[in-house]
Amino acid sequence: MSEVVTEDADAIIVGAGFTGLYAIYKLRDQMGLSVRAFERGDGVGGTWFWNRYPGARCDVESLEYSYSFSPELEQEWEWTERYPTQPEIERYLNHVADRFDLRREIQFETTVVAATWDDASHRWTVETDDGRRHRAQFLVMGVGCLSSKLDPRDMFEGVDAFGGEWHHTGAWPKDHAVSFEGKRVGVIGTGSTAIQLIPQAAKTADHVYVFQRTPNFSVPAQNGPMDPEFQKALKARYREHRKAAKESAFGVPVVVEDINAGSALAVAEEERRREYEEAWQLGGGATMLLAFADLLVDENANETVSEFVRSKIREIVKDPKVAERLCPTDHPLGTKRICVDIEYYQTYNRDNVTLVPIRENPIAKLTPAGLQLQDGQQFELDMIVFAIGFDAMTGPLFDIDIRGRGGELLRERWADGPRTYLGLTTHGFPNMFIVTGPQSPSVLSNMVVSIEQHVDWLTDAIKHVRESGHETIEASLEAQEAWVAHVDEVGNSTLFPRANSWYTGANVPGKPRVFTPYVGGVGPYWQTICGVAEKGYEGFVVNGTGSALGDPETEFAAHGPAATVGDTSPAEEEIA
Ligand code: NA7
Repeated sequence: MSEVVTEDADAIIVGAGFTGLYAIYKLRDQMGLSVRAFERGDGVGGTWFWNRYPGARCDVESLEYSYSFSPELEQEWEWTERYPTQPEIERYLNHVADRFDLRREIQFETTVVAATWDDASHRWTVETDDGRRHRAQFLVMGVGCLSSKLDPRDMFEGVDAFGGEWHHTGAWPKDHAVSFEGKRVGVIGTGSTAIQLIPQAAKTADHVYVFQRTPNFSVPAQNGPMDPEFQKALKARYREHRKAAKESAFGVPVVVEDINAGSALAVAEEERRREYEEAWQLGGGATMLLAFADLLVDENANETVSEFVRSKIREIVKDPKVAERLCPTDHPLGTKRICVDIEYYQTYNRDNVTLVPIRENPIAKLTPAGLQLQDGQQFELDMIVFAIGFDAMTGPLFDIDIRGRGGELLRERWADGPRTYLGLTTHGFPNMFIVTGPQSPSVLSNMVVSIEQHVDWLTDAIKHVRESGHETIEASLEAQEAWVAHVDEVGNSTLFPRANSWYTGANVPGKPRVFTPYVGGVGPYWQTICGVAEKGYEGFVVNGTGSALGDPETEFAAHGPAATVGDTSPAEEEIA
């Protein structure tokens, strides 16, 4: 570590995506703090900077997936499609950075490699890859949940020997266009990313080979151009709409007209099918998952919606053998992130698309000419696209050497799985806030809503520390353990932990299997964390007020899983 301490700030923010930008605005412009942000990319956007592969698009609608903190911003920005593309979100975030003059606080092309807490000075020292050190009282981790991509070189033999071009979707080239035109393209993976990319690649490629280990459920986005009248009408009642989002299960006001609050098993087959058909036609993942209240908690109820989607796949895909291969059978619908697509299943009716099952016959290696399966079958390829996913949630934190009190490494402390208080803080790491971290609603929600909740909360917490004449805030061990137990209990009352998903860490060899997001619902979670603040930061030790090891017991309301809190949201017709 360099000996040069270049500068001090009140707060250091890691990342310049949705979190980093809002944190700069809140802490600098509303709190008057000096802030410094570091960003690996050469532009703002975070996830939306790196994932610029063809077809990249948010699975939450534009008018929902946007900041609510500035009524002027939300009125002036015009979205062009129901679901925003990556370029449109990137343009939006650049506009936000310029409009609020945030860029001058950000040091781009700079990776944070270490952060160390000093208990004597009550400061974090942050080391960046240019060898510099920076100090700050508070540390805000806005590193995202899906920013640590899996490296194909760790997973497949011969990547460097492959003679064609290859790309990971999570680091798609920015400075030159990647063309599929006339090429034989191999796509490895069939998660959300691949499901967006494959139909785009198929339009111009000579041939697309899709190497599928496990099929995923996907529902249509029913995307289309934004109806200007709809946009205008929603903007006229944006405050009320944002409030409903904040109080909802997933951070999105419920999208099904007449949401059925009962069990899927309580109605006749015909009515069930009608509900599912309506959700299918409306489009989007939340719509389908909230068609009945028990789809994420009752296996039999879930099987009805899972089978509905399988029946759709069989209807769309003409070759019955291919259709069957595309039908997921290993997990209940929604327990892995449900994919939202544009013409995904239809793509398999094209002559230039081939589905290659690799569950029983995996990829043995990449060769100079392409790829070889275990049984010796060869595929000649000009390009390979790795859509193989991420070391989610904890990966981006573990990529940094974060050392708390006593020099303890976060990645060692969490070796058996993450342990947080409220998904925002962790014992032993004072003054560090993890935005949309493990054990918060995070990836099970509209991320922008959750990000704003967290940044608002941590801003108030910092204000509390300062105004009470103290220097540090830290989760007590007891409160943290009670939160972890609560998160587990709620998670285990749902079907979520059953799936081998990145939610549970199952996609990364050797990662402990822990269901990481908090599934109690965005609205109830917000009430919980606000309640903690109102009770004088219950479960936290604000320095000078007590011992970090001995704190009163903290109890959490027994919020049900997200599926059952669905009916706390107002049923509104939200579709353009
Ligand atoms: P995902 O959802 O983690 O999907 C990764 C895909 O890659 C999935 O189909 C995996 O199959 C496949 N994969 C991973 N490793 C291998 C190997 N070794 N061989 C073959 N196939 C492999 O990542 P995405 O980028 O699609 O989506 C991540 C999130 O981003 C998404 O949920 C949205 O929230 C946005 P597997 O299922 O493991 O058999």
